[in-house]
Amino acid sequence: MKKIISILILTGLIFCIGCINQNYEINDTSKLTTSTLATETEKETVEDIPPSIPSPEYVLVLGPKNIDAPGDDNLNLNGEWVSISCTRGTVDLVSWKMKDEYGWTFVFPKVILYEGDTVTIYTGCGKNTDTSLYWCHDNAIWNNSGDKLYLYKADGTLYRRWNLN
Ligand SMILES: [Ca+2]
Ligand SMILES: [Ca+2]
Repeated sequence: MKKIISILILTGLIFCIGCINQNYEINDTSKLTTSTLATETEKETVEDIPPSIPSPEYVLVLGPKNIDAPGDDNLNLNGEWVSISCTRGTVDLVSWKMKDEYGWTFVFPKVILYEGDTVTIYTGCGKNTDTSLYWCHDNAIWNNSGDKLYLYKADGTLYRRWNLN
């Protein structure tokens, strides 16, 4: 009788170990399946994100200009002017620089351009306003036969170069 009980207990133990193993395997498989599904879902999500589109804070363009002042340019310095327009965003031009091909340099004072604003820079002297700035240079700057306008950001990097003609 004792032998039979022992055998029954032993059989039960073996069976139980088998149960545990089976459960473990089932759990393990379900874990694998879940993680595989998660990875596939993540992949799909990544592929669904559209490529990022660069969106600059502002866009500046060359506006109207008059590089050949009426009469002698050197005697009509404010008849010579260039302008810069902001077509998108907002930018403070403080410490930005504008240079001609020769290297004459104009340093911008604090002037904020909002979308749609245009600032005109006159070669001669005058009182600066939100829309008019004065280089107050002794002589004409822009060559009547053609010139280049270099616009540098406050950090010294070139923003854009425009051909004037
Ligand atoms: Ca002229
Ligand atoms: Ca000129």
